[in-house]
Amino acid sequence: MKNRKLFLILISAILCSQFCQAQQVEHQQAAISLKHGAHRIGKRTDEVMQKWRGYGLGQFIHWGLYAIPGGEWNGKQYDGAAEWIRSWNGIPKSTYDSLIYKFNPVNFNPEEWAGIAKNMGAKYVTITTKHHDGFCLWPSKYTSYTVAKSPWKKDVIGPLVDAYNKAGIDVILYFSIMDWNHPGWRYDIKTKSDSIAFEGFKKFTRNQLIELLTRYPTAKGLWFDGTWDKSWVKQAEFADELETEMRKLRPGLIIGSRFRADEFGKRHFDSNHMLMGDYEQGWERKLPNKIEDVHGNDWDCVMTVPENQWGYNKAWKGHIKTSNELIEMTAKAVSLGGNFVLNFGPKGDGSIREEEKKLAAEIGDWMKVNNEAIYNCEYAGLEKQDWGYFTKSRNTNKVYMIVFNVPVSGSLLVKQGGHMGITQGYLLEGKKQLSIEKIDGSTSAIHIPTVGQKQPFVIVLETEKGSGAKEDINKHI
Ligand code: JFZ
Repeated sequence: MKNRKLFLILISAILCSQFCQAQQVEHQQAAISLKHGAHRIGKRTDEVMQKWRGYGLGQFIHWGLYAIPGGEWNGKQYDGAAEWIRSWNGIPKSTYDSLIYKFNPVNFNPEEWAGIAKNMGAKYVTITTKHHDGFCLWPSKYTSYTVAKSPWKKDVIGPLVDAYNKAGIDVILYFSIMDWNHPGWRYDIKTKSDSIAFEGFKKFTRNQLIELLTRYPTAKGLWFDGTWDKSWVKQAEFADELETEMRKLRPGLIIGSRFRADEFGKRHFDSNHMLMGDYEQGWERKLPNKIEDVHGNDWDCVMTVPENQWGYNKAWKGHIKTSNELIEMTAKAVSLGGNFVLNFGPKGDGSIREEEKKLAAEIGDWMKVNNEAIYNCEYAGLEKQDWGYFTKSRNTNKVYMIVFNVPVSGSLLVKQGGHMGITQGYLLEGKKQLSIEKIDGSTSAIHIPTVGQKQPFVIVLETEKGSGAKEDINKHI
């Protein structure tokens, strides 16, 4: 009897502990309540964001004092990215900061810049208003380290915003939180005096951001950078409030995932793995490979022409991407639901280097013929094939095949998940009809001539009801 009682107690103790463990696991999986995490579930559906989603191709501009040395100091080459040269021990900080007295870009022509971007096919531009060195390309009221104190004297951002807007290109303002020139900037906050200094820096940052949004009301968004240091990661509450304030000031403002951290210091995705901001801003000089990699989020990829040079570098060194490589990256980005943003680093005198002009013109030549497969297109929900990339119109039932590798057989496979009902296929350029062979319930072969292709080209598939991409995307959210 006694034994039986003991046995029962033991059994219930074991069951209870297992139950508690199970509860704990469940608790760990459940969402943590966060004050400063993501404030929205799923994608934005408003018009401004729909337009952003349809851009396809954009331009990035990195311009500032670093363009003057162009990656070289006293005849010596700096090994890192040209816009980081101030952080190099081979150059005294104060000497770098005095480059402000050399900023006189006599060949700066905002209309020409905007023309190059428009001709390339860019639908938006992200421009550095202030990079890590702290030099402001607008005459900020809150520091003397601006264009106003340079021999140039004039605002640079205003004329650029106007010129790009006039060319029909939307502007996003790049802003580095990290500011090497500001006395209050800290990498971490360890002492009382750090904390006092950083409080001043936070006020300054807020002032500058409100100033930018007020001065340039047509800007569609802010592209944040330099937000990885401990000092800033600890500012979840301040950054969250500031983001709310900016959104209130400019309804529809687009802010990516690189602005703020949650209260546990998690960046980009909060402690519940939810995206913070309107789109994922982590695709830097790299592209996703499959739709699962982007978790159903909006995203853009920013890319340099050489390996890792954003600001102007005289030594245009390492592998320089060709226009065909850059077109392929654009196609790949759009095929996975993102935008592709190509960087330009204008020279210290304000001119754009010939190599970049040539690339922009070549990309533009291709875009003029094929942009239908890039603008307002999305993931097509079809199995990727070796010949290239599928995109799908967001507004019609057209599916595009952007072909980069022509197989010797001349036979391009299309594999669809469900019934897509291809009614016809033709080359986008010249509209030449192609023969379509149905192989089985889900596979078709598009037969193309295999001679004469010197560039990537687009095949249009007219379909009965699209490819069912929407259902497929939702599966990965
Ligand atoms: C940053 C800057 O430091 C750089 O100068 C340039 O402006 C670039 C666009 O942004 O560099 C980064 C930032 C983030 C990553 C890599 C480089 N990242 O997340 O991999």
